[in-house]
Amino acid sequence: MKNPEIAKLLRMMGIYLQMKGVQFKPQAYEKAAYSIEALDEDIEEFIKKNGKEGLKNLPGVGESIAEKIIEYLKTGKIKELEELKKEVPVDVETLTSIEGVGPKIVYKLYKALGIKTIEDLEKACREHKIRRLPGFGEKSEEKILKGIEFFKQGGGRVILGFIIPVVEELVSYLKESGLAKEVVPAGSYRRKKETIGDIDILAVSDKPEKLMDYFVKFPEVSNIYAQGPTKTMVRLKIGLDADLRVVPEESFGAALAYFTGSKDHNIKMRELAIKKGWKLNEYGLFDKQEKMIAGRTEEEIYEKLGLDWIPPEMRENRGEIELAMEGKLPKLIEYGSIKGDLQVQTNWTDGQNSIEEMVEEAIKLGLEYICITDHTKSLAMTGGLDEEKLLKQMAEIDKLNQKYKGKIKILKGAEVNILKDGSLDIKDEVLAKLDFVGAAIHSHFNLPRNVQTERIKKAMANPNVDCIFHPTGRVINKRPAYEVDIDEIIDYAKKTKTILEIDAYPDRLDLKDEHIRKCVEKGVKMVIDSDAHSVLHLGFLDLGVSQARRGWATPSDIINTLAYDKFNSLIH
Ligand code: DGT
Ligand code: CA
Ligand code: CA
Ligand code: ZN
Repeated sequence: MKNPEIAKLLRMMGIYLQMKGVQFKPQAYEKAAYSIEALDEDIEEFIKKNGKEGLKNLPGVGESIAEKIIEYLKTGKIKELEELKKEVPVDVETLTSIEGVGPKIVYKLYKALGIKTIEDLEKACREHKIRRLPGFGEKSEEKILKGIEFFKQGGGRVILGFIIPVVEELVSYLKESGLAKEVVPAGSYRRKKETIGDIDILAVSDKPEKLMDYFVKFPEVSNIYAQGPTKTMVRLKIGLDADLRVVPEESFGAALAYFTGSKDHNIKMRELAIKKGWKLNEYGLFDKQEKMIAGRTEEEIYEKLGLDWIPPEMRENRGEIELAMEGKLPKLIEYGSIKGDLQVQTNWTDGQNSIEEMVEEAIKLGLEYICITDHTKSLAMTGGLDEEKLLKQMAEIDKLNQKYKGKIKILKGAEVNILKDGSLDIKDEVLAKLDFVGAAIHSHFNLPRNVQTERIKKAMANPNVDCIFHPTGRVINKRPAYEVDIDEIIDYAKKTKTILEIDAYPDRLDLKDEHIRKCVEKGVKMVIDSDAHSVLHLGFLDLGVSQARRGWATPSDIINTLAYDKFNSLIH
């Protein structure tokens, strides 16, 4: 299936055109990339059936993009892209992932200083060459340097939400082989940590050599580090290592527990075993005579140690083992239990799809309600709505609610921008007409901690504000959270009955797990939203659920697990 690589190349084309200051075309490439990703069939099959004309019916795809797609499928290349790459031979992907460095800046830096890599850029910053360029200054140089440092801290860890599709594909590929009785991803992936160092997959197989031969032929494998009958290590094209281990069937549960971790959780478990005079390792639980007491399943290991089975998302040795011993583990929120999405952008601002398209997709996913929250006017780059346009959108939603009666409820909302002084950019009389108002910070990230905290508190104090969206503003691997006293925000949320959001967009996950846990302890209510800017993003809700589970949240902590009527009476 070549859809993902074609989408990636189209995006790359868009970036190169943006570099050169070409108008409009970059957006078309971006849109086309989305369309190809959203296609639920193999692009080659699609073209066989529908031809080039079919391609041109996809949003964003015109004659020239359609030809490029066909060219790539025929020749394995897009000539224009190859030429652009030759002309500007830089590591675009890495450079543009640095906060504050966009395509146009990459182009300028290459032309002026020959900067091709992140190392070149760092050196130029340290030698103060950037600040001397026209259009740059001391401040922008410092900002770029900060961005580089933050990028490097990520240490090559990849964002969970972005790699889930590939890991799922790999697991089903291995299952389809018929060579394995069990195939389960363990490690941080199973614990749903927000970033992943590498993937650890466990299998049970009678034909381990054959299974390993088959594993290394997975189309996404780019390099084989080592291949053996019990352990094989590869690199995947998405920039992630994956290990496959074949373990004996009678040890499968012990191996799964061991390789799921975390390390600290494992150590505590082993100490428990030792206290009983036993031994616990990746092969099983053994008594004094080295006789195996448990090992086939995880459940029997936990049981023999006197514990309830602990969900992987909780296994961080943060008190879960003590609770499991007393039979007092919380009943975590379940996957698939979110009934409404409360942060959704549309093509009224910077979203890819219309309100109707988002609504149709939400219906497909089984949601009972969806709240349209486009950006507001002071976020000019998104085409943010002013009062007049918001009122127009509300009228449109009234109409659509008639059309979709009995299928889904559409709530009127907005992602209102919090200005520097904590006031909002939309008049209260208009906010009062909305069903659900999320307020968020999109600028002035560098205010002093107490000023930033007061700024957010001022927004929370506005009786029209229901929720604070992505409360800490971080973007994983790109931008740290702004300085803010999160404990004070959580306390103030309790006082003002403001909801705090768990933004489930893969590189946000904001609130993050430890903050969620604090809200749970203080009884502050949360919602899980996708922050969708395209129909493809509505599926991120379960990623938010995974982080809520890591924060020990139960259904009652997350109010969009409620059915529409109950939810609606809470926010009105
Ligand atoms: P990652 O890959 O950095 O995102 O994090 P993990 O948790 O997947 O760590 P990884 O891949 O190094 O190892 C997988 C699991 O194996 C880990 O969660 C627990 C177990 N493990 C690894 N090293 C040790 C160790 O030295 N002691 C114990 N008890 N367990 C270990
Ligand atoms: Ca791992
Ligand atoms: Ca590993
Ligand atoms: Zn947006």
